[in-house]
Amino acid sequence: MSKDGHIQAYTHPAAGWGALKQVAINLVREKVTAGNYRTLLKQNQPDGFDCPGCAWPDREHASTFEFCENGVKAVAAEATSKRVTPDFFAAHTVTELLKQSDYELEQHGRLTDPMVYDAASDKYVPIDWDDAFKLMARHLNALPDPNQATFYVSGRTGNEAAFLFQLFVRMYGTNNFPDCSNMCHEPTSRGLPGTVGVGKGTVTLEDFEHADTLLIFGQNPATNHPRMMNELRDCARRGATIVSINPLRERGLERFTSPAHAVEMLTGASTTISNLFIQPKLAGDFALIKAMAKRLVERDDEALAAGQASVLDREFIARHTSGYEAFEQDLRAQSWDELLAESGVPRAQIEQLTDIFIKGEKVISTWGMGLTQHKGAVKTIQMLSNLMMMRGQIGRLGAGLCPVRGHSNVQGDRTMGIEDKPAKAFLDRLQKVFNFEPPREHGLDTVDSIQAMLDGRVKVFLGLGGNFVMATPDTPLTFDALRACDLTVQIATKLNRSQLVIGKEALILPTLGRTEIDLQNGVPQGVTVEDSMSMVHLSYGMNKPASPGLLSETMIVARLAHATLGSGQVDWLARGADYASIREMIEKVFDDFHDFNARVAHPGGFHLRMASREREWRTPTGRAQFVPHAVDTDTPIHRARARHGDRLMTLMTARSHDQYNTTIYGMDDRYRGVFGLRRVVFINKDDLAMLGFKDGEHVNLVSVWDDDVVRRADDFLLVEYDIPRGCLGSYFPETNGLVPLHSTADGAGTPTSKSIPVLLERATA
Ligand SMILES: Nc1nc2c(c(=O)[nH]1)N[C@H]1C(S)=C(S)[C@@H](COP(=O)(O)OP(=O)(O)OC[C@H]3O[C@@H](n4cnc5c(=O)[nH]c(N)nc54)[C@H](O)[C@@H]3O)O[C@H]1N2
Ligand SMILES: Nc1nc2c(c(=O)[nH]1)N[C@H]1C(S)=C(S)[C@@H](COP(=O)(O)OP(=O)(O)OC[C@H]3O[C@@H](n4cnc5c(=O)[nH]c(N)nc54)[C@H](O)[C@@H]3O)O[C@H]1N2
Ligand SMILES: [Mo]
Repeated sequence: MSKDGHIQAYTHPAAGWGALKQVAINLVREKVTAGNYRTLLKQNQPDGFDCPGCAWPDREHASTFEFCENGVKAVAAEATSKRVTPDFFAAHTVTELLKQSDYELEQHGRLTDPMVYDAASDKYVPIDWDDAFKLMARHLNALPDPNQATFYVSGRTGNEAAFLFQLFVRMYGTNNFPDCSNMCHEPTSRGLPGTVGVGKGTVTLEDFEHADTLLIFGQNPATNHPRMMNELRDCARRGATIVSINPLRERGLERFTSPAHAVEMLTGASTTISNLFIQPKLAGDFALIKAMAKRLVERDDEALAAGQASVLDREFIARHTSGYEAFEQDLRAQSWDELLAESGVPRAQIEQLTDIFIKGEKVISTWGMGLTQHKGAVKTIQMLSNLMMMRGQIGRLGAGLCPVRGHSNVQGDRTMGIEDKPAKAFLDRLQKVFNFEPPREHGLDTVDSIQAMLDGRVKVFLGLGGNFVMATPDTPLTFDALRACDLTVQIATKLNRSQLVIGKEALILPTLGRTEIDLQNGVPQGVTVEDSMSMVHLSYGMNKPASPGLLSETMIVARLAHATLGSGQVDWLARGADYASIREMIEKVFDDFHDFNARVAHPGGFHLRMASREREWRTPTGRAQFVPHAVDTDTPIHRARARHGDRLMTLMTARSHDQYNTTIYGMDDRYRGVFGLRRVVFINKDDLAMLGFKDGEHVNLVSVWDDDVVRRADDFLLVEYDIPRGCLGSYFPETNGLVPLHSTADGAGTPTSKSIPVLLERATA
């Protein structure tokens, strides 16, 4: 197919021996030292560490090792024996390193020492930790307004570091907390409070044991949440109906061989996972879900006319909700034509899907980035709540809403107050407990921070984890934004591009990973994390730290706070040396964390109370709220299509099997049949013909947007694929430059990474 790689359909069940082979390859490639193999056995076990791979919860009494190929990759990437030392930096200028691919940068290994950028040599040189903290404090204290600094958090940071960080930043004087969540499940966190009162899911693993129907919206769990596959397998074996709603028919959701079950591995047995694949067009989910709700009303009318029982849960609606009448009226007034056109799903399939939904007595709806990274994401998630509420499928054993989060502690970081729009009650509590006046004005999120750096309103950027410049949209603009800063600081485990796209001054602060032993005053410290189902537990590292030069994230935050603010109000250094004492601070601020140290000492930890799971609705009315929404037929996609006709395509950017967000482990996307290359675009056969292209040809992608910025990504291989017409699929971060900075989800600010209006042009050789 291509000189660099090849395309070959994947015909095996997901996971199984293919996954095991990958695990072996990863351990060898990363040169994991012998002592570190045992880490794998402690992953997601009650007395081990929390897997940094994803936010899927673990079974409390796991009898088998919860084996997961991509979890192993994440651990191996951290446990690698390769090192990025001061000698490495002495040998390469920043300009040289910038020429390497993200894959190459990742391969250099773990950072070992704090480094400062030296403009004269264009190289990073070593700096003492003390001097690094002084440098940051000098910059922060020189700013005329604390709102001129912005503080990014990625979702691996444990609760203790996150809590201390938000306290420090608020005492310093700003709510500028861009985080990875802004690009991820923000529409979930903004949408659900309006319907069920709390911006989190309403199910636990126990519910998966009872569900008879699962609707999986916009998720690729075989790659991104492999441990979820074991739950789906068990559900399928029990006879539950599983529907995948996704423009792509993800192979991983067809058949699955569980690596956790020896017999399956030996006999090659596999389980059929999805019974039905519904393939809406990109961003068609809102119209699809609204169509299901409309169909439900029709079915209810038919049932009542025939003298049968209502298909709605009228008791739930009457006792627990408000706004149903207006919502139903809106559904009745809604035209079918619009729903069919906007969803791209034939009416017969919508009826079939609605029948499955009605037949389900215990339905769980899960969703991932396929629902959140669109302009209408917030209302899509609210419409899904509406639909589930019509049948009382929330707050019932075996049923509920299940957003599946990404980073292992992204939910916990938000709980701890990493939030640019903090609630008044939370700030009041901080004020009372810590006796200071927290800033009340809302802060900057990710997109706002980039704009503020571009405008010169923000001069200092500090990143607690993550890879800001590669995770964010509009790449060239984002590069300009960081380069306009006076100081950029990256607290990280591994080398990445964010350490190379820098302000006038720049620091790299290397930190311990979660798999490593964290000793403070000779005492091993554990950090707590909250998974996607609100379970909080302790995580203890087991590996020797990658370098004696590393500090823990918690200690970095403590020493930065001490250097910047002094220790008059809070004894930062003492807190940073004793994480249990931070947990005591946390329990004073959050009632749900009462007796934190005692409860988290219990193996497996404890569940935060999920109010909506118990049908306690923390909305202004005290009831779950139906929220009507109209179909939006005037989006940037519609407007671009009006200008360019059918040649206008909608592009989604997702993850391949061999990457962790911006970290590229390898060049394959096994289940989608892509080997040895990443610059591919999936396209429908009829679109290929319509556009006059052939499978295997190379094209450039050009965004269509209403400003003068040219956004393009060149030289992608066209791959004929089972994807709806008018839709394209590719990988991020190669395509991030195509996402216009201000193309975001209404009410959430999330970049629309899965609906980018683009045109294709033939690549010249
Ligand atoms: N191995 C691995 N694990 C990971 C990650 C990783 O990069 N690698 N990342 C972590 C993070 S931070 C996150 S947030 C999660 C992400 O996990 P997912 O949510 O699974 O993320 P994606 O791969 O971006 O996209 C998921 C799916 O959305 C579908 N999709 C795209 N557009 C639409 C649409 O309009 N409608 C519907 N219904 N579907 C659509 C795509 O076809 C794809 O199957 O995974 C976490 N776990
Ligand atoms: N186009 C497009 N863009 C997207 C997405 C998409 O689907 N499409 N998805 C978005 C989503 S869902 C997310 S969550 C973001 C992810 O955005 P980020 O969270 O910013 O990105 P990551 O790639 O996960 O960050 C990887 C880096 O984190 C550092 N790191 C790893 N472990 C640790 C640790 O324990 N501590 C510290 N301090 N650093 C550590 C390493 O140096 C590594 O290079 O990207 C978003 N961007
Ligand atoms: Mo994410």
